[in-house]
Amino acid sequence: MTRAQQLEAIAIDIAREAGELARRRRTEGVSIAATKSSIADIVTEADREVEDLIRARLAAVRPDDGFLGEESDAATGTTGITWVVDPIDGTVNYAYGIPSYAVSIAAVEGDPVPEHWDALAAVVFNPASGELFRAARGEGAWLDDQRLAVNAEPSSAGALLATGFGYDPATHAGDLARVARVMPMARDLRRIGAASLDLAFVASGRLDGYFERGLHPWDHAAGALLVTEAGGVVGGAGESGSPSRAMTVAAGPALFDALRRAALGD
Ligand code: LIP
Repeated sequence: MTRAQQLEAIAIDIAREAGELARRRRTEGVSIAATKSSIADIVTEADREVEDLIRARLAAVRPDDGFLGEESDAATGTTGITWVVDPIDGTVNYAYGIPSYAVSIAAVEGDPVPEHWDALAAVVFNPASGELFRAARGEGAWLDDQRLAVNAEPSSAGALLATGFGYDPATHAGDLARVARVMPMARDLRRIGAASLDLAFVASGRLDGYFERGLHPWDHAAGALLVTEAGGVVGGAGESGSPSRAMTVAAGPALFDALRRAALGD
C-alpha cells in the first residue's frame, strides 16, 4: 500500500463514521448554530459536531499532521501533511433536508494553500445516497469499486454543466452574467449545492464540467483530486492553475479551456 493509499484508507473510515453522525443528526432535526459571512451562510450544530469528530479521529491516528477545516481553527503540523476538511459540504441542502450533502476529507502535502499543495488522498461521502467517492494520488478515482473517468467530450447536444452561487447577494449579478456567458456551450445547467459533489460528478462523468466563484479550500480540496485522478483538469483564475476563491473550473480535457475562458470572461 502506498503512502497515499494509507492516507486514503484513514479518510474512508473517518468519513463513513462522520457521515453516519451527520445522517443521524439530520433525522433528529437540524438546528442552526450561527451565521458566518452573511445571513444565508449558516452553520448547524451538526457541522460543528461532525468536524469535532473528524478532528479527534485524525488526531488519534495522525497526531502530528496539520488540520484545515471549515468550522474550527487551523493547526500547523510537523509531518508536511495537512487534512483539509468540510464536515458537511452542502450545508444549506442539509439544513433543508435535501439529500445532496457530503463529508469531504482530503490529505495534502506541502504548504496548506491550494496554489502550493499536492493532494495525496481524497474522500467525498454522501451519507444520504451512501455513495463514497475516493482517490489516492496515482491510483485513480473510484466510486465504491467502479473506476471513474471524466467524459472525453460533451455530446453534440452541448455540455451538461453545474455551478453555484455565493452566500453574498451582491455577487449574484456577476454569477448570473457568468452563467449567461457559459450557456451557449451548455445543453443544460445543474445547481446541486455542494461543490464536493459537483466535482465528484465531473469525475464520474455525470457532469461534463463545473465552474464556481467563491469556493473555500475545503470545498474543492478532495473533489479536485477526484477529477484529476479521473483524467480531468481542474483550474482557476490565475496562471498557477489552482482553484481559488476567484474561480474553480473542472472538466474533461476537451472542454476545460473553453469552459474556463467563458467562466472568466476572457
Ligand atoms: C457550499 C458549496 C457550494 C456553494 C455554496 C457553499 P458549504 O459550501 O459546496 O458549492 O455554492 O455557496 O459554499 O457552505 O455548504 O460548505
